[in-house]
Amino acid sequence: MDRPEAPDPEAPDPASGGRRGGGRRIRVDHPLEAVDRRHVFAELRAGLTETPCRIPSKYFYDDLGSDLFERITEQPEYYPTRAEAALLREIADDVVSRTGARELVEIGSGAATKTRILLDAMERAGQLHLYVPMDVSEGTVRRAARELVERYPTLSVHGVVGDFMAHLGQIPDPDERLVIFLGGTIGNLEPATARSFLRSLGSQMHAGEHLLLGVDRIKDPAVLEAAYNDAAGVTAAFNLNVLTVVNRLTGSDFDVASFRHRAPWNAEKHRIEMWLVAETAQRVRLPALELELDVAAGEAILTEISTKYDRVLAASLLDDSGFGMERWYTGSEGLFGLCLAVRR
Ligand code: SAH
Ligand code: AVI
Repeated sequence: MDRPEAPDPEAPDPASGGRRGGGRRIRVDHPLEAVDRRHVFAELRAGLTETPCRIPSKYFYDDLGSDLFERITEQPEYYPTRAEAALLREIADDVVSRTGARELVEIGSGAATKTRILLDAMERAGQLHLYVPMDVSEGTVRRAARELVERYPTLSVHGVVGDFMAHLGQIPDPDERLVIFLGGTIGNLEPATARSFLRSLGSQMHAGEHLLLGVDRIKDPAVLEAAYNDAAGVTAAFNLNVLTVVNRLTGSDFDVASFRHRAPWNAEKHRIEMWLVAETAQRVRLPALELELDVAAGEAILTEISTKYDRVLAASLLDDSGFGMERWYTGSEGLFGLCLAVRR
């Protein structure tokens, strides 16, 4: 295993962005850089030619999309981040002592704000050595790495800029790891994809290693719909931005201003769905995909699902994927769930 080195005065400057190191206690690998653009085009083409049309939600997270997500988490209606943070504060010491973790691996790490609650608990236990953030957003991985080595003097960071559906093999393989997947991002995957993702995550873990999985809980649809339709319009801007991302990546000409954000609750599938509805008919040219799309007025593109769970659904997801649920934490508020699971 290629670990971050102990402090080395000869190490390159963090600002240089060098592959190996980039700083004394920071290393960032970038498997996403090696992905052929043809793969991106094929993935987008596959989604846009489905019925209904879809755009994979990972395309939300360019620099603007990542900033907009952080702003969503501050909206009064968007309770999941605050609820999960409060729950983490209640349980972090218990999780650290049960798992004995010295190394924290985070999938879809984003700004790694809530992560600090667990890192603080590991530091209190004298168990803080390595943090491995994995995210498609290079900016967020690098920023989190810089901030966290500054905050924790004993910590090294080995970031991976990658797609968690493709690059889990790039996660370093030391001992006594705790893997975390927070925010309810598992709910952004279709049920079958969530299972295959967790199975491949499990295949990178040793028997007995732990996963802390965050799931948003099924609740009053009015509360859920409000969370995805904030009054300030930040979620709408986040949703619409994905068309700008696709236009930039593929040279397409989606008329972004003619689409509207919608985020209804789908009771049957116990999920919020985010759609972009065309207000006017248009022909969209996507030269890089060798595709022209005729979008009718009222037609909608599915950009995200956000599946909500209860204890039984979460336990069965984990069980089907090679994990056993050891603890189901919901805390005093009960809005959000954290499952501590062990790789069988
Ligand atoms: N864990 C943070 C961020 C959640 S937002 C929190 O709980 O607040 C979802 C994060 O997952 C974003 O940072 C996004 O860039 C990342 N992400 C989405 N799809 C991804 C994929 N396929 N591979 C890697 N990261 C992904
Ligand atoms: C990252 N993910 C868990 C968020 C969610 O709630 O499904 C993304 C999001 N979409 C709209 N608001 C937040």
